[in-house]
Amino acid sequence: MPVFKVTRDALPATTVIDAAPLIEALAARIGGKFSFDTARATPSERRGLFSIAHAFLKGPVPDIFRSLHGVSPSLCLSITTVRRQKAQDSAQMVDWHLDLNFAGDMSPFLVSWTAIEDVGVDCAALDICVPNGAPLRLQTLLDEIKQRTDQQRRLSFHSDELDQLFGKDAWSSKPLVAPAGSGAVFDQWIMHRTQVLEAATRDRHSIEFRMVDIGNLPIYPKSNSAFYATLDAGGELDLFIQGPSGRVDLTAQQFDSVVGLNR
Ligand SMILES: O=C(O)CCC(=O)C(=O)O
Repeated sequence: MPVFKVTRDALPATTVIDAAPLIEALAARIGGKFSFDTARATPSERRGLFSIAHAFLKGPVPDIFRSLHGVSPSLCLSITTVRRQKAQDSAQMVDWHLDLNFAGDMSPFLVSWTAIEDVGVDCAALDICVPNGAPLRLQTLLDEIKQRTDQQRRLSFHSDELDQLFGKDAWSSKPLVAPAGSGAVFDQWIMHRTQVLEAATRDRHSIEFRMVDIGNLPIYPKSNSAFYATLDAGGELDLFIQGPSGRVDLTAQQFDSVVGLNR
């Protein structure tokens, strides 16, 4: 059963207030989409990103992961992404897709799509594909994704392609409307896209926190070296890099040095 829930205060209000100018400054300098391990952040900006990650891990969303999977999540910083979606600019919009594109299999995986502004009314949030009654034909979709992966074709879908896969009357597009700081928390089986919102007048900033079980990694993170953050027993932020040859713990200063080398 796909997981989807909206949680208020995925980030506390003070973190949201601090995050807004930081991520706008980064987006203005390095572009509208970047990950938490970007080599282009300054050490001081990176401390800001770490403190957002820390606040997120201390918030309510990791409990959802714990209750589903019985372990605390690690945040994969390399696929924790920030987006600035400009009002009236379709260039960066993402069409319907699953975050299976980030996981690669059904191992524990959750994303918290977290709004930095109030979203869904005058700045674009997400549209969620919801079944009209019977569950969606996921196997048909997975067969199509497998074929497209083998053929190296795009893994996002236009609405008419979803009509063909699921049946025209089998699904609806439901926009997310949520206050700043809330998170839409879902797994790799929820079809979603950038909200198509004609009325958008404000730019939107959001963070997709992507969580995994470090002892049971999905195939894509598992086959690459990636940066992670988790909480230690005292609630402090632990940073580390993990790849096919094991784990290396990092101080924040070591992270600064390694992040450029790892590209
Ligand atoms: O934030 C958005 O507009 C969509 C981003 C998204 O769904 C993704 O990167 O997986």
